[in-house]
Amino acid sequence: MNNIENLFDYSVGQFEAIDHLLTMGVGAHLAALVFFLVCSQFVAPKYRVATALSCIVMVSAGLILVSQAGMWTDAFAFNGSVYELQDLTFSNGYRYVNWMVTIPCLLTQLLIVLNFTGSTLFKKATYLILAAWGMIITGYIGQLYEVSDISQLYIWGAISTVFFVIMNFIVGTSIATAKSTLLGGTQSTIMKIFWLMMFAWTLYPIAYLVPAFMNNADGVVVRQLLFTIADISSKVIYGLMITYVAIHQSAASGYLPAQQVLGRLATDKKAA
Ligand code: RET
Repeated sequence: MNNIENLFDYSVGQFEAIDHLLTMGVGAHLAALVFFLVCSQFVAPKYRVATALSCIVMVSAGLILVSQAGMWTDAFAFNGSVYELQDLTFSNGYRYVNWMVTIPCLLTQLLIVLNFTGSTLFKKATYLILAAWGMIITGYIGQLYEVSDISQLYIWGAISTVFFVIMNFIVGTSIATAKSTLLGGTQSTIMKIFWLMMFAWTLYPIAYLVPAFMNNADGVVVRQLLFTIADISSKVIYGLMITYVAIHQSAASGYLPAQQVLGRLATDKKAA
């Protein structure tokens, strides 16, 4: 009973909205998985792990959303007028545990397209991942209290935010130092990726705080809406932009399949 989702009855519209949002999330991640698998052949070996990491994120996040959707429909049943809680309960905690895997992948793929290699890549990835894990673990603990003790939600949320700020600082400075190494006119794309991250990642703490400002069934719908927008932006759209940067840099450094897919070869132009 840790999450407010279990406290309310839901109208048909509210219940279905959440079911549809979770299912749409599954579809978006599966579709993007196919795209990343196809595109990895156009990415030079130097950057290919970045696209492979997107595939891992799609599988991991897609599976967790299948489980969230199943848990939602198992936990509630229609009694003729509303959906009410049955023997099982719903939990958002699975998401947090999933982030322990997906966030390190998202951060590492950024470092790869930023052309960090060797010990610098390893060092930066380690700091970023440790900050991310600190953020997730403390946030996980905080969300356990959202029903029983809202002040604990704030305290753990504040501690988690300190890690979040540190992580964003490392992301920002990494982009600033590596921007000039980016090839193929991707410098402006990397800035768009940065702002997409700032927007999408901030939706998660807002979803965390829903019990504080909208403690009702509509708030639950809003929370799942926020999670879905955040998931699709921070993983699917982000992954597409990372792969775009990877392919353009591959082409600029002379990788033939990348040049072909971008229609950059003189022979292709003649053939066309
Ligand atoms: C928590 C707790 C409250 C304070 C903050 C949080 C930040 C969460 C973030 C999550 C990002 C998730 C991603 C998942 C991808 O799969 C933990 C909600 C700041 C930033 C990008």
